[in-house]
Amino acid sequence: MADDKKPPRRERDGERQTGLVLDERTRTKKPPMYKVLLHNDDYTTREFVVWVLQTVFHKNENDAVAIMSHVHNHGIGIAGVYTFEVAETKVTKTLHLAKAQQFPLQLSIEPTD
Ligand code: TYC
Repeated sequence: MADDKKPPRRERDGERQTGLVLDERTRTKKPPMYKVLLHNDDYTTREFVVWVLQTVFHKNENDAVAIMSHVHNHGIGIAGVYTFEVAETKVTKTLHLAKAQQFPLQLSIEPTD
């Protein structure tokens, strides 16, 4: 027969309505995500930590103050959750900004569960 290929099937309910049927992996596999953790210290100012959370981690002022206070009170807290490359970039930027002002601020990256 000249042309016995099946046409692409229509999307099922719940699939993205792109007009294309995506490969199963393309639709379902999410990248691993990583927490950027902020560590408390006695020297970095609260103002600097709030500013970093707003400028590098794109938190609004209320959330930035809440995260900074949590870290100050509990010793550690989550600045944000990102793919590994984005998490690394935010840590590098923050460390450069902190060192420029001689603050000993420390951060770490940890996989989400
Ligand atoms: N503990 C610091 C102070 O009292 C404030 C601070 C908060 C420092 C969070 C680091 O990740 C930090 N000035």
